[in-house]
Amino acid sequence: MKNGGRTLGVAMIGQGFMGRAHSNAFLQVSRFFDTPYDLKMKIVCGRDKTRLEEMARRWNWDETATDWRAVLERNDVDVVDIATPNNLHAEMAIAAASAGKIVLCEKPLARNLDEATRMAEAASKVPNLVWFNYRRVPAIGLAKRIIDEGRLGEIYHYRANYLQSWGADPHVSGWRFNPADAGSGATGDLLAHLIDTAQMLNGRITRVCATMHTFAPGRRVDDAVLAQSYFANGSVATFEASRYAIGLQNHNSFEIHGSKGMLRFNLEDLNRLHFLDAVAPAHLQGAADILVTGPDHPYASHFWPPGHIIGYEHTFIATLADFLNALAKQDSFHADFRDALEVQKVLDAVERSSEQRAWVSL
Ligand code: NAI
Ligand code: SOE
Repeated sequence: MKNGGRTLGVAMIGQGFMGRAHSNAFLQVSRFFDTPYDLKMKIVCGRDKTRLEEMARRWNWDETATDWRAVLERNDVDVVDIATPNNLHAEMAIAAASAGKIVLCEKPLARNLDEATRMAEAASKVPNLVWFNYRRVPAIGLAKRIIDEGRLGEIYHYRANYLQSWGADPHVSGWRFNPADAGSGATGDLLAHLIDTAQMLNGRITRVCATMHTFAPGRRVDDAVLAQSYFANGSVATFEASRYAIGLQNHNSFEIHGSKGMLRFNLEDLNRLHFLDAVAPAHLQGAADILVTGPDHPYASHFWPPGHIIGYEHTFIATLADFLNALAKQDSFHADFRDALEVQKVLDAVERSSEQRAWVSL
C-alpha cells in the first residue's frame, strides 16, 4: 500500500475454486503492486462452517459467515466479492449494490440477459468489476497493444476456441450441469470468456449464427457451442467452445489475421504470443515467438525479471491491482458490469440463433 491509503474491508462469498483464486489475489496484490488501499480480508462467506474455518485459516480471512445477507449490513465491509455459482450472482450483486458496497462478481455475469440487465443497472451506482481475468494475461495485453498500434492493419479473421474435455466424463456432476444453477453449459462458462476477449481486442460483435450441442444423453446444458460472427469493423469470426474436446484441458486460444500481420495465443502457454509481421521483407517472414515477460511488456515490471514466467493466478492479481488503482483515481475500469452485459447480449443472441437455426443481429 502507498502511504496514506485508505482501508477497505472485503467480504467474499463462495469458497470453491474461485474463492481460492480471489483469496490469493487479495493477499498478494499489495506485494506485487503499489496499491492505494489497504485490503482487510474480513469475512469469507459460504455454506459449510467447518470448511469455511479451514479456508479462513489457510487464506488469512478474519471471520467466517454462513448468512451472506447479514454480511451486507456490516459497516466494516466495503467490498463484496461474489464467487458463487451463476444462479446467485444476480440476487447477491443487486443486494450488495443496493447496500452501497463496491461489487466484484464472477463471470458469466448472469444466467440470462434479463438478470444481467438488472445487475448492470443496480451496479451502475457503485464501483464494480467482473472477473474476466484473461484480459490481464500479459500476452493478451500485448496483443491489444499490437492491434491498437495498427500492426495487424485491417482485421479480416478472428478465430477463437475454448476447448476442455472434463465434460466427457460420464460421472461428472455439479452445479455447472443444472440449467437452473448455471443458465447454460459451455456457452456461459467458456464462450463468455472468448466473447469478452474478442470484444476487447476487436470491437463489437454485430451478428451471430450458432449451434449449441449436447453430447451426453439426458444432460440439460450444452456441452459445446459453435458460432460464426461479424464484428462492427467488418471482420468475420468463428468461435468454438467445448467440454468434449478430448485431449485438451484448458485450451483458450485465438488467431487474428489482418492485412499487415497475424497474432496467435493459447492460454496453455500463457507467457507466449506469436506475431507475424506481414510487412517485413518476404524472405524474413515467419511468426515471432515472443516471451511476454518483459522488458516493456504489460505487468512485467510488477512480477519477476524477464524470462521468469508467471501463471494463472497472476491474472487475478493484476485484475485487482488495476481495479484498485482505477478506483482511487475515479477512472473507469474494464471489464465492469456493462462490459459483461455486452457479453451477455452476445450469449443471448447465440442461444436464440441456435434455437431458431438462423442468423441473429445484435
Ligand atoms: P465452485 O463450485 O468451486 O465454488 C462455488 C462456491 O459457492 C462453493 O464454495 C459453494 O459452497 C458456494 N455457494 C454455493 N451456494 C452458496 C450460497 N447459497 N451461499 C454461499 N455460498 C454458496 O465453483 P467455482 O468454480 O468457484 O465457480 C464460481 C463462479 O466463478 C462461477 O460463476 C463460475 O462461472 C466462475 N468461474 C470463473 C472463472 C474465471 O476464469 N474467471 C474460473 C472458474 C469459475
Ligand atoms: C470450468 O469450465 C472453468 O473453470 C470455467 O468455469 C472458467 O471460467 C474457465 O476460466 C476455466 O474453466
